[in-house]
Formats: sequence, structure tokens, C-alpha cells
Amino acid sequence: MASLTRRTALVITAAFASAFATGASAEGPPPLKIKPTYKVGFAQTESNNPWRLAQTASMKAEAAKLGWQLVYTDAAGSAAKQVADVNSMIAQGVDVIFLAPREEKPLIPAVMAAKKAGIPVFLIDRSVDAKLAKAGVDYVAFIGSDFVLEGKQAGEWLVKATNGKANILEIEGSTGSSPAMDRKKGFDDVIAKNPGMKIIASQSGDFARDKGRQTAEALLQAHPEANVIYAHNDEMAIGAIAAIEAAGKKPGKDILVVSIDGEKDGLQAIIDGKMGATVECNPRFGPAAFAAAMSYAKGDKIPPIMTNKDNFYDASNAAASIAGSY
Ligand code: GYE
Repeated sequence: MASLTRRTALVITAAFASAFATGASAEGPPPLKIKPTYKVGFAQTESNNPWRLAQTASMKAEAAKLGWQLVYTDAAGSAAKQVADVNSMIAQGVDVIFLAPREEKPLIPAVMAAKKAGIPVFLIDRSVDAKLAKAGVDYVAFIGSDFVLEGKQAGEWLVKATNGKANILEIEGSTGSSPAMDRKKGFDDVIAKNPGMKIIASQSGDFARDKGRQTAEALLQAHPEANVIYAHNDEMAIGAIAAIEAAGKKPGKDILVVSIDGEKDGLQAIIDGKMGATVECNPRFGPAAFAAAMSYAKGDKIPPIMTNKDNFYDASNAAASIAGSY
């Protein structure tokens, strides 16, 4: 009898859980109650570059401004740690999670766990695999830049700067991350339409300055015919500039450099004539992210993709823009 009761209870629990899961996915992401203040999580990927530091500062400043409690974690470059960080936020009962997913696939379980726990998730700056988790269904929305467009703009600048003739080394961002995939796609599409332009090698520098330097060093040695480096972010471009100089060549003359982000060191490299151009990718997410959460709580319809407007920097405006940079 006792065992029968226990079995019945288990069956009921399982049935309830599965009904809840189905209902939640049909209805979309979990709702957010209107409250005077919130406890929110921000799961950062790493803190090894000025872009990340500017993003974290912006999130912390906005939380402080609104008087919301912020649970901040830093995954230190590990997707596995970032999943654990999100699980710990769920255990701490945060109201909302802002997640900057390091890579597209490994963070899917984190998105799904938050949804199952009834906590709405906003993806900021990077996205997850659209085939495995959907905006407006599994998470509320993605807020960030159009990375395909960024790569396209870098490519179009390069076509003009080289008159459509170039031997290009491409230094990619972190493997499996949405900006690395999309910045490659946008750039490669432009290059493919220009028969005089060739990508002779393409390899990851993990969005990090020293890995960018090492990757550029190896590629420059293997491909002495290269006359362009396209880096998926400024940190790797700065690393590449050091590698070009170490190889006894002149960045900006023997080897043109084009990149993405618009950090202070990137703009300085343009002013110094070592880098040609950088497409801005704005890291200051705080105001947009917190405003989106408040609007979601009010029951407003949230667009599944909210795209940041970005600038473009070259020799014509780098000096005027550097004071506002990070
Ligand atoms: O370009 C880079 C950072 O995800 C858009 O990641 C972001 C990129 C940014 O580490 O510098």
C-alpha cells in the first residue's frame, strides 16, 4: 500500500512536470513579475580584455543606478564553468539572468535549466545555436550587434583599401562563439565576390591579445606572401601588429590590418597608422539590458532580436573618437 502511494505520487509528479514543460515552451519564456526591485544574474564569459571589462562595468553601473542586486560571475574562459555559474544563479533564486554565452552549443543546457526553473533569460552580446534554443521561446531575446554586418563592413573597407587585390590572413575569435562564426561569414562573403582577394589562411586566436600574436606569428612565417590581416577583434589585431613588427615588417604599410571592436588601443593603432580601420562593437549593454527586463515585466512585446547600432572607425575619425573609448 505504502509503495503504491509512493508510485502514484511519482507518476503524478512526472505528469505534472511534463505538462509544465510543454506548457512553458508553447507559451514562451517564463514571465517576470513586477517588483520594486530585482535580484539579477550576469554570467560573464571572461575578463581578459577591455571590451569585457567595459561590458561588466556597464552592467554593474546600471544595477547600482536602479538599486537592483547583481549576482555577478566570471567563467574565466570556460563554457563548462559558465554553465555551473548559471546553475548557481538558479539555486540562488535570481529573478532574471543576463547571459553572455561563451560558445553557441555548450551553453544550451544553461538556457534550458533557467527556463525550467521559471527564470527568464536575456542573451547579451553573444547568442546560442538557433536550432537548439529559440528567442521568444526558450529565452526572451538576444541583445547585441549584427556580427555578419560587422564582418561585411570590414571586408568592404578592405576591398576599397586594396583595390580588390589582397592575400589575407584571418585571425578568428573563440571557436564555436557566435561573433567568430558570423564575423567570418560576413567577411568571407565579401571576399568571395572579389576574385583578386584571397584568404590564404584562417585560424583562431580566441579573441585574446597574446593568442592573436602567436597565431599571427605562425601564419606570417608560413605565408610570406600575406599583405593583409583581418582579426575578429582589436585585441588580436594588436597582438598581430606586434607579430608583424617582430617579423621586421611595417603594420599599415607592408601588411594592412582591419579589425572589429573600437577599443582605445585599436583607435590608437589607427592614429599611429598601424591599423587601417575597425568596425565598432559596442560593449555598453547595461541600459538596454535592464530596460528590456523592465519592459518584459510590464508585459510589453519584446522583439526576439534587438540589434545595437555601431559606428565605424578609420583615419578620418579615430582621433576624435578615442576620448570616449574604453
Ligand atoms: O568583440 C570581443 C569579446 O562577444 C561581441 O567578444 C563580443 C566579442 C568582442 O571578447 O572583444
